[in-house]
Amino acid sequence: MKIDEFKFEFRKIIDNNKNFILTTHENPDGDGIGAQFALFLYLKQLGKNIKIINQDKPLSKYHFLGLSDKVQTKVINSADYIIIMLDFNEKKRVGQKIQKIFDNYKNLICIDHHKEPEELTNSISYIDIYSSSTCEIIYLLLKDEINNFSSIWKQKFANFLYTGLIYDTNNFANSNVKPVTFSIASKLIELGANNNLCYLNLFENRSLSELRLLGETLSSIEEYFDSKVVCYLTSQKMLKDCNVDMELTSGFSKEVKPTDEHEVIIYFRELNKNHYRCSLRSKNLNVQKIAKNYDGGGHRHAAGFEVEMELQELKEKLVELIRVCP
Ligand SMILES: [Mn+2]
Repeated sequence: MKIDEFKFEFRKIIDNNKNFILTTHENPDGDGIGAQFALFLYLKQLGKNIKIINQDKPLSKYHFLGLSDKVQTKVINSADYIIIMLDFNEKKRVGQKIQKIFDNYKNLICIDHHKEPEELTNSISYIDIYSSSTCEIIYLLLKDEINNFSSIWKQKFANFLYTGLIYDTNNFANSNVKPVTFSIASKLIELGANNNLCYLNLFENRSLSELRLLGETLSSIEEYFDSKVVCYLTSQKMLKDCNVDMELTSGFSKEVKPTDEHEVIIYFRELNKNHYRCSLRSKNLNVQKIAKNYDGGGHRHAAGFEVEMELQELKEKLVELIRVCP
């Protein structure tokens, strides 16, 4: 579907309905949250009844956006609601605890930029895998209507979308950045986005405890398969020693970058005994395929999953999967 066609269908559903649920994938990131908050503002301005329902509350680094308290983590009966899925396209990625949200709904709208979408019934979708972020799509979808906003709302809206843009592009450093990404960023700055505020909150507000934990985490680095695979870990013991929560590790998966020599980087977070969340990053290999083996998802160069397994066994299995990956 072209964006103009989608815009037309989207607006029709918005005009004919009152109740909306905005949701994003589990462990919500800056792109999912930015897209939710921007749509929240847009629908609010149209007088709609909106709920933001995610499996997990936004991390503290997103509190500066000012809508974290609108996010609820309990499922409601959604029979009378239009559900808008943002930054994911497979229902199960919403997270197990709120999966029931999809038991009942009036209609489904999916806006995303991930590959291999699930076939969704009773829905309209706009998925552009060439878009840097879901926030980029939201801008293109709503840009003509933003002018009706007051200047305060414009500025909030711009900060929400700018946050998603810099989160998913790593402050415009990733290969998903296109000329259009910069032109949208420029429009958002014109609307009042505060690039410095967004950047500082997302990438630079580190406490000493976080730095200590990062030090411990990086000292766990190990190499496998002729150094092609590099693994590192944040364990429960490290969290205890530094007296912090796992929440603080949200940016740690980007701390070690894949290179020509170290092709795949695997970051493990120990959630419980023999229960890990794994983040995979690669330069060339398609790690989304590897994550799929464990029911995970993501992109070609960055993907993740959760699994219950002994760590050594898990490392060996992953190294083997990487070895046989074409
Ligand atoms: Mn995204």
